[in-house]
Amino acid sequence: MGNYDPKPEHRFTFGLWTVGNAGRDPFGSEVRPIISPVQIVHLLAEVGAYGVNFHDNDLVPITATPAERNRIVADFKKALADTGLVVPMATTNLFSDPVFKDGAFTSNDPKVRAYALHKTMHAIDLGVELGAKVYVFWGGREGTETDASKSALEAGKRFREALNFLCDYALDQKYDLKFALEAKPNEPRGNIYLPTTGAMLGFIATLAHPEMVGVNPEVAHEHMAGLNFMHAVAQAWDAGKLFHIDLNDQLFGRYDQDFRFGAEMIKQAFFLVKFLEDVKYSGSLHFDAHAYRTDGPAGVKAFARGCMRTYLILKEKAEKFNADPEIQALLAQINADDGAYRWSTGGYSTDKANRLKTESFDRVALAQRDLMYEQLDQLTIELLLGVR
Ligand code: GLT
Ligand code: MN
Ligand code: MN
Repeated sequence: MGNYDPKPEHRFTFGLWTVGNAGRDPFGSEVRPIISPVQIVHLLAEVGAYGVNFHDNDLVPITATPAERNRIVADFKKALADTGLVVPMATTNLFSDPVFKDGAFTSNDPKVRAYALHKTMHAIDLGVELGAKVYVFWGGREGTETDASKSALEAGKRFREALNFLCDYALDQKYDLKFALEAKPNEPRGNIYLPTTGAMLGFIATLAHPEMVGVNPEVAHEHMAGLNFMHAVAQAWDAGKLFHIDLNDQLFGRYDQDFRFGAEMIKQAFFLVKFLEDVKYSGSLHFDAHAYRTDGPAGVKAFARGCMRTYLILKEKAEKFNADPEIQALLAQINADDGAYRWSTGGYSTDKANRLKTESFDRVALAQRDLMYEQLDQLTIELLLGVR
């Protein structure tokens, strides 16, 4: 059994809104006391987290006066200094206030779009002041219930214009900041634009400063769409766009459950952790989740500790997988290559094309191969169940 205590080098972070979640949902009110940002920082330090992320209004209420803002920020900075916690990421709340009921950057109302830019620039300033290097955009209200209301084409153009504006703002201010776009298919809107990480990756290529913009994929959001999260993460990694990640868990086809990391789909969580560790992802490991509504303050700590502990247990399992002689022998067999077709790899040439077209293949013999994936998967499951 390994040591599963979180350490700063693990880069585990939580949003103020995660451990600060008091259990309010569309059907019921808070079940836990509301705790202040300073209290949250101390709670996160106690459970061993490395960093804390926030929306502008998690820290500074939307109604705060400039004097109140300065006092709140000073108190928060002191809590960070006292605990050693850092702020790797910040974001804007563009979804709670009624002004954003029909979207922020994609609203039909140009005044709302201008206000969204105003609010985001101030929020970027706040994030940078506290040390954030990654700035997340989750467009929770950027969508529709009825497509009679808004042109999807126009909405895409508005979203692009807003991000281009904000990239230029960050460059103008000489901020050392990257943007990470977070997709979600629905909730709170009936339909949210750019609903998957893949859609975000396609959109980023259309921006004026694509090098500044990557993605912040969230387990639960791809699971809501019934997708394989690790595959989305791999595509983002391959594109050099995995700037941040939101870890949590939930079953397919449900509402946005935001459960503790690894609480539901252990095999998927394992392959995700294995991927992140194998490629040596070095960004934040951010848990965007919250405790069950049944639980009180002690449950919140159990939840936060559980997220980090499960990650570290799965990391150890990934190391075991990579060192397991039987699993590795099977993989070697699966990937065996006698080099007969090496000449056809490594890119196109006219010669290769001609040779491939005239080559004769024994299709039936090729299909005869027993791949032994059942055995490989069973070994994986036994490793996860702790009997290997
Ligand atoms: C909100 C949402 C999350 C986003 C946060 C960032 S806020 O809780 O459900 O997935 O990451 O805006
Ligand atoms: Mn998220
Ligand atoms: Mn979520």
